[in-house]
Amino acid sequence: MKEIIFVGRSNVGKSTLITAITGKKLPAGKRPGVTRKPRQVPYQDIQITDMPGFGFMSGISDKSMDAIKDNIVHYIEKNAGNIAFAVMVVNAGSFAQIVDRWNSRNEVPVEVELFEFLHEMGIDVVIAANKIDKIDDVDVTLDGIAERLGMIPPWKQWLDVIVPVSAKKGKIRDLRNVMQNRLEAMRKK
Ligand SMILES: Nc1nc2c(ncn2[C@@H]2O[C@H](COP(=O)(O)OP(=O)(O)OP(=O)(O)O)[C@@H](O)[C@H]2O)c(=O)[nH]1
Ligand SMILES: [Mg+2]
Repeated sequence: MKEIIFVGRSNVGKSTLITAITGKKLPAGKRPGVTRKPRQVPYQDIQITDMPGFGFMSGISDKSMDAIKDNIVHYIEKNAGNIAFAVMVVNAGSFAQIVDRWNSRNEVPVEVELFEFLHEMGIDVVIAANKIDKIDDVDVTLDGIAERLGMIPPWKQWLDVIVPVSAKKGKIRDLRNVMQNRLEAMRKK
């Protein structure tokens, strides 16, 4: 069955967002590392997969965190043929800072690495800029996210790729629409 995978750093709100979209209650929590294995939820005639987050998790060794990242990559490689597209969830408020910190150490940030990996696998990526309820200047924040993923600002040129959401406040209409458009385009093929 076709699936939409939700990926991203730990604690960005993937599970909360899937609950808001599907109505299926998934474990979510204040500490990173709540979701440890891919979990499928039915959505229309396909499924949404809630992936574990990568990056820091409380109470987990570096080795286990690497293993989780390997599992994510593995899952994507194995299921690439079934993946309709990916929703990469980012924390709108901290994304730019995290990317800049990694870049200043001459390292490729994990989220950028994942974004590129998905493209290499031929998987389309939608960016859900979550926790937008905590942002004062939404345009500046979204321009910053676009730029760091290689999309030339203003972000409004990328309305079908970058979507502000608040999983917590249930502000998910734009994401639903973007997902729907992609699914319809896919069904017509
Ligand atoms: N302010 C705000 N908080 C949010 C939003 N979405 C999720 N959160 C909170 O962020 C925390 C993490 O949410 P989860 O859904 O568990 O995040 P996750 O990405 O699934 O985390 P892992 O499973 O650990 O990778 C929880 O405390 C949520 O209540 C949002 O839109 N706004
Ligand atoms: Mg989760």
